[in-house]
Amino acid sequence: MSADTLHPPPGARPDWTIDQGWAGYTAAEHQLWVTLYERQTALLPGRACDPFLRGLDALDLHRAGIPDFARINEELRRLTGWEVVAVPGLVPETAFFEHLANRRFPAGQFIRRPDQLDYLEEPDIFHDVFGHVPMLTDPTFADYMQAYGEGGLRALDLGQLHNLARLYWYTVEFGLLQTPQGLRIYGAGIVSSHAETIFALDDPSPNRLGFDLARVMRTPYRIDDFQQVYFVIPSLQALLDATLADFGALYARLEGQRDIPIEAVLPSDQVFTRGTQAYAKAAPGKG
Ligand code: HBI
Ligand code: FE
Repeated sequence: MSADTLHPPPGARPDWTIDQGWAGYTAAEHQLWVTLYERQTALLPGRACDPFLRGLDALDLHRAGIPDFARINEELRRLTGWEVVAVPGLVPETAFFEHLANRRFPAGQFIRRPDQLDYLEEPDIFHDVFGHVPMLTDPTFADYMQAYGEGGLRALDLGQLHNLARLYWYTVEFGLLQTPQGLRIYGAGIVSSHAETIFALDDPSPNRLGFDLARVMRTPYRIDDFQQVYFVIPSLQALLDATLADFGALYARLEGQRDIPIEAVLPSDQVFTRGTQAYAKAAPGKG
């Protein structure tokens, strides 16, 4: 974050929140939401995990257009005490973790342009609300996200943000869940992306490895292309339990250890898929 992002932009409150201004969305913006929503929900049965699909229904992120946060927050608060707050875009880590630690999910207020249907740099309202918010209706995941926020504030104090960012990336954004029916998606970055929803589960290219906290914190990630590795948790409870670890001791252990190459499979890894990395080899150098 550049220096000038320490101060919220004009119109934003000190905690970086803004009014959603739901009445201000245009018909074209609502229609874009519907297009994105219908394309994704046609794909997700058998791919998104049950807690995600249940959350989508519970919040009635309906097909009619961009959800009004005031409406979905009534149900979300009732279910897990979380609420969605509107922000202009990415906010500084301190504000971000502070919101999560208080069960407030900061969601971009804007929606992408039609020519950004498949990819955009900054999280927009579709990535944030369609991708992240349904999982917040699950009590265990809701607890994990609050614990993550609290851990993030501590990590900032300890200068360990890079480790926490990897944990967020390989769970909240790109995590897979093991179920009796096979691997299912819970990561927002996957579930809000049409192409990556297919790639993450079906493509032979990426590794799919058992989740391990230290392993994830030693593994770099891709910021603007499909992941080369996805980590699989056995349950949401196991993910929550991982936050109970003594992160101070973990950080100390990680200090002296080098990153693990992103395409590597270690002898200690639980291997669900040993990927070909064909996609990454064919699309080198995209970030
Ligand atoms: N801000 N609005 C928003 N959304 C994010 O996902 C986000 C952020 N600021 C910082 C951030 N994520 C990451 O640096 C943390 O996940 C580590
Ligand atoms: Fe996200």
